Amino acid sequence: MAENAGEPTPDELLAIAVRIAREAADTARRMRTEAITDVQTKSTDTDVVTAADKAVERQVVEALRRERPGDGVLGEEYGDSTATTGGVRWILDPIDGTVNYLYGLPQYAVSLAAEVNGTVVAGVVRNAATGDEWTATRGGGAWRGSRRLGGSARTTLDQALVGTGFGYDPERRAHQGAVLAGLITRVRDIRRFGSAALDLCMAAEGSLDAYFEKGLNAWDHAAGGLVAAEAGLRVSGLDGRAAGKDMLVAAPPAIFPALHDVLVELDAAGGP
Ligand code: LIP
Repeated sequence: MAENAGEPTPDELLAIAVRIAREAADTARRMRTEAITDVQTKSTDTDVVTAADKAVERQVVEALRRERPGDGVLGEEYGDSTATTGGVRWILDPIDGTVNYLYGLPQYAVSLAAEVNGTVVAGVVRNAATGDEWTATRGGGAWRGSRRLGGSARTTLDQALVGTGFGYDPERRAHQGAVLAGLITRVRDIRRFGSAALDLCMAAEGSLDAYFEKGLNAWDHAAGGLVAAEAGLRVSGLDGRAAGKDMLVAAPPAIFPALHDVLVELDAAGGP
């Protein structure tokens, strides 16, 4: 394809994302034993990056450059590695759930989304350990393999199994812990699986009834957020804000208001 010959469709972008994410997941799985011997830290001593996070990101960026030379790429490890000349930008988390990857817990994923003129229109999340895969296109629905997803049918917060996560900064964790203490008596139970991308996909398929987290970056939720939204969940911040670093809440319309209001009451978007 010559230099971005016209705007690609969401399905065309999804096909590229799925092919590249599958190859990247294979690399992550193959490299693990060796990669966990080369570990560095980022924002804190517990915020780790392995050789595989970097190698997988380089592999994906190179593949995207070959297929769509003019597109931009925003990745967790190398940031904005390619300036965009068209309207398409890719948002990549090479290994979401790096701590799980380090410990060999099979809950880590390649997350790749395509954004056109600032709107995410296609996304794939592939669990690199299990091969499970979730996809979505804007207006085209959310899928796990060939199964269309519709979220949880739960209707009350007190019966909801809610996923969440914690940042790496101790002060933020203290605030998030206090929010959890206030929330835990108001829900069925809490799950902390360690990958926002996979948590959002589990909420999309109803394995979790809802999910929320403070402090997420675009690469943690771009693809999973589209999967959740296309499964019919409300995905946003608090008080009418868009989902972002302050807060991301994903829940079916039936329980979103109750969860939202408890999170506001507990100042979940506040703190460090
Ligand atoms: C992880 C997120 C997770 C969060 C972790 C971490 P990473 O991303 O997916 O939801 O709780 O603290 O940020 O660092 O594995 O790419």
